[in-house]
Amino acid sequence: MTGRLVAALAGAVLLSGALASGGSAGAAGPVFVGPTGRQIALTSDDLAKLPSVRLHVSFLTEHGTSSADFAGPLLWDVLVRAGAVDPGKPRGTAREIIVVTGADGYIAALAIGEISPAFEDKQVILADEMDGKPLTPGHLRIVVPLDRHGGRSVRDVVRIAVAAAATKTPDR
Ligand SMILES: Nc1nc2c(c(=O)[nH]1)N[C@H]1C(S)=C(S)[C@@H](COP(=O)(O)O)O[C@H]1N2
Ligand SMILES: [Mo]
Repeated sequence: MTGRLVAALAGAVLLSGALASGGSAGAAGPVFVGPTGRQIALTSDDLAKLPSVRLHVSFLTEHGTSSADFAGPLLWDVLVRAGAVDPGKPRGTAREIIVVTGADGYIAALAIGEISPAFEDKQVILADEMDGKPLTPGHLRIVVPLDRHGGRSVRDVVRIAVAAAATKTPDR
C-alpha cells in the first residue's frame, strides 16, 4: 500500500460494523461512522427506518453458483444517513472509494461512483434479510447486483470506510 493511500485511509470516514458487538434486544449492534476520529453510531433502528430493497442474485463462488433473495437498505442511503457521503457534491465523491471489511478480516472495495444516484446508481444493499428471513443480528451482508463472482458480497460486515483515492480534486 502506498503512503498516500495509507494517509487517505487514515482520514477515512468509518462506518464501523453493524455488528461486531452484537448489541442488545435484537439490535444489530452499533454502526460507527466518523471522519478523522469522529465516530457516529447508527443503530439497527436507524437502519430499519431506511427503505428496504429486495434483490435476487446469483453469483459464482469457490463451491459453485450461489443464488438467493436478499433485502436491506441501499448502501448509498446508509452512507448518507451516516453522514459518510455528501449527496450534494457529486464532483467531490467521484474520487471516493468504499472499503468493506468482514468479521474475519476479508476486504472488498467499491467506488462511491458505482452507488451514487449521480453516477451509476447501482442498487448495492446492506442486506439484513436472506430468503425472507432476517439475518442473525450483527451479520449484515453487502450484495452487489450483477457481480458475476461473489467476492464483493462481504459477509458479517464490521466496518465500512469511505476514503479518497487521491489527496485532492482541484477546485474550480
Ligand atoms: N466475510 C467474508 N465475506 C466473504 C468472503 C469471505 O471470505 N469472508 N468470501 C467472498 C467470496 S470470494 C465469495 S465467492 C462469497 C461466497 O459466498 P457464500 O459463501 O455465501 O456462497 O462470499 C464473499 N464474502
Ligand atoms: Mo469467491
